[in-house]
Amino acid sequence: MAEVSAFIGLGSNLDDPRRQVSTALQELDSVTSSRVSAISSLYRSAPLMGLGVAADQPAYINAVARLETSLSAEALLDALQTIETRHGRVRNGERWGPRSLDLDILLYGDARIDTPRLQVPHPGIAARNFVVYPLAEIAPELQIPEVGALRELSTQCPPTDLEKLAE
Ligand code: A4P
Ligand code: MG
Repeated sequence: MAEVSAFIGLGSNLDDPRRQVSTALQELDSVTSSRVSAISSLYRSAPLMGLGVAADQPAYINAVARLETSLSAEALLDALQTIETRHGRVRNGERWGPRSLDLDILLYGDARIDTPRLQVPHPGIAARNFVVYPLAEIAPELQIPEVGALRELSTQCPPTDLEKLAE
């Protein structure tokens, strides 16, 4: 299968989040038939607010990586979930709850996928500054299927409570 550029969103707000994200970036590079070709800075971000979401959870560390992969999108999701499990992620059904590691497929080439298990592009991209800004760091010219130019998104998505961390 031909190589595809996929963008992966990383997030953690439990158990030393900086270390969780840094080691996950190394583990991404070890995923079979895949290699990491770009990594954003790490960002500290306020937990997303939503209906029924615990407001008192710790701040997140977020980052975005570009992965060149010849895995299918489904096989890539399997590999990401294996890494999440290795990081002690327990799925207790609480949506948007605190987590040791969350890995989302933001984009998989220019594919549009809408199955019960996988929505690509990730539906949250446009509204989440902790995705838009790190993505713009590594792929400023990106065009997002269904959404449009990434450059436009940063004007609509202010960097409120988003802090780029030093190396
Ligand atoms: N799934 C569907 N599409 C995808 C995709 N593109 N990538 C399915 C990855 N998974 C995808 O995910 C639930 C199911 O989504 C998976 O089994 C997969 O089949 P999950 O990781 O188990 O559950 P979740 O993450 O709690 O739910 P959800 O709705 O994915 O939450 P999000 O959107 O990941 O948001 N605030 C800050 N500041 N930073 C964050 O990173 N993250 C979240 C979680 C909330 N607040 C945050 C952050
Ligand atoms: Mg998730």
